[in-house]
Amino acid sequence: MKRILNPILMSSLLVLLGAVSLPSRAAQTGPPRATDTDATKERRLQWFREAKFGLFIHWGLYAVPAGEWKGNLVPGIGEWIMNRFQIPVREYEKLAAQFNPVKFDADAWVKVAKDAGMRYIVITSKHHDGFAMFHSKVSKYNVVDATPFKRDIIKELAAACARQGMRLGFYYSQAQDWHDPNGAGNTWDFGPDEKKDYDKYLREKAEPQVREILTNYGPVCLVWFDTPRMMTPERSQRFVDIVRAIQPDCLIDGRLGLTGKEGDYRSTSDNIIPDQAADEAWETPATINHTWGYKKDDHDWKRPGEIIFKLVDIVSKGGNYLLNVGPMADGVIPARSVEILGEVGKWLKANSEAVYGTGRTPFGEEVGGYLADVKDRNGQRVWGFRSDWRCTAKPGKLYFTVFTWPRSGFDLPRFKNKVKPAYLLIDPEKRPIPMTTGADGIITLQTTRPERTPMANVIIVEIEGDRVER
Ligand code: FHN
Repeated sequence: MKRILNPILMSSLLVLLGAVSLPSRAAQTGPPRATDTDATKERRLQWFREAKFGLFIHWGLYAVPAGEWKGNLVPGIGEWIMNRFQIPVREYEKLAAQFNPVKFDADAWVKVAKDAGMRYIVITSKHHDGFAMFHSKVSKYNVVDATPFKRDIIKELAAACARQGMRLGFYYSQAQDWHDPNGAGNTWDFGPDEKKDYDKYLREKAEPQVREILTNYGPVCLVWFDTPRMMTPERSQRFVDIVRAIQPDCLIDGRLGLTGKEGDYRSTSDNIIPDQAADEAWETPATINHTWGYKKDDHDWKRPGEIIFKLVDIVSKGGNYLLNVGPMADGVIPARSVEILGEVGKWLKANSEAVYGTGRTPFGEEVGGYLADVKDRNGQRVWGFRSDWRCTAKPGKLYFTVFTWPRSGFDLPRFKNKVKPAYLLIDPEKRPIPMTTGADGIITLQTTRPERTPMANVIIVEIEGDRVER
């Protein structure tokens, strides 16, 4: 990917051409822009649908206490420490004086993502604590003006992404801002949200800062809004207008507004992977341990095999996996998360054909199904989850990623297309796997013990015709 267009020049040019109105006018006094067509949206989504795997980075002042405040460990996620302990603004903001991540190396971070096989990075430009990790003219509460570090983190990361051909997106907490008297969420310093002048905060901080991140850091692949408290349709539309006016190709995630449909794709709840496949674009944001922001006592890491399963599970259902790391206050990404991502990357490098640019499963039965005659205590049907294999597809090719290698052979799901030879993706000679067809018509691949990649093997089954006929 080339990051060649300066967005300021680009938007000025479009303004001159009359193609867009000035962001400030569009956002403050202009009428809401018409929603764009499905084709425009699909075009914008194209890279996202192909990318599949992204790195989420939660980094901010909360990395300094690292989950501990005055000797007490925060229960739950680390970046919520200010809220959980109701730390007054005047106390919390002193953390800025301690934020000096001298080991921060933007190129090394991008390399971690690349080595993991990730195709985009999303970093917190401002989380709920209200602290901007970029040089903002809107509020002095930012990494350049308020810390001894004085370096613009976002600028350095954007430059490193440009150098290494990595797409970059920004998380921006549009609704919650515990530092601003009128932002949502800080009731301990500023009283109930209903009594605040919320639009003043939106107009004077959130909207101008979103303009800044879209104007000053090159192409932005997406803006990741979050926790849309009090985000009425009109308020959400103002953000849509800003994004579309400044960077029309930039995606908006699914947490801008209250319906979840204001953006370009659906965001699932944290760490939630839907049971079944969907055709719409979607993404699961997920933790690699349990916290988003760094917490010194959270060592419960997901294993590489677990992450590979989740990645393929998500991709087979048509989604993207946005997996998080929480760098420490010195600027270093915890070593264990880097190792885990490296393992995932090794597998992905060997099996990339089964992941990038693939379509969702043409089957569906492999993910499980509702158990017959079983209800939970609320009388709801119970989902029986299956995890032996997942399938992704390209025209004429099916990729079966097998997690539990069958001793007695791998039964293909039923479909009508003629099957051409099947072989292991990692086999450079593409030696055909012997197949038998049973009396019931089921084709079994006689998989003996082939040389295998650890954690999961991909069998490619070539078929006649572009699409599976069932
Ligand atoms: O409150 C945030 C949380 O801190 C974190 O940023 C996650 C990431 O998806 N989003 C919110 C909770 O869903």
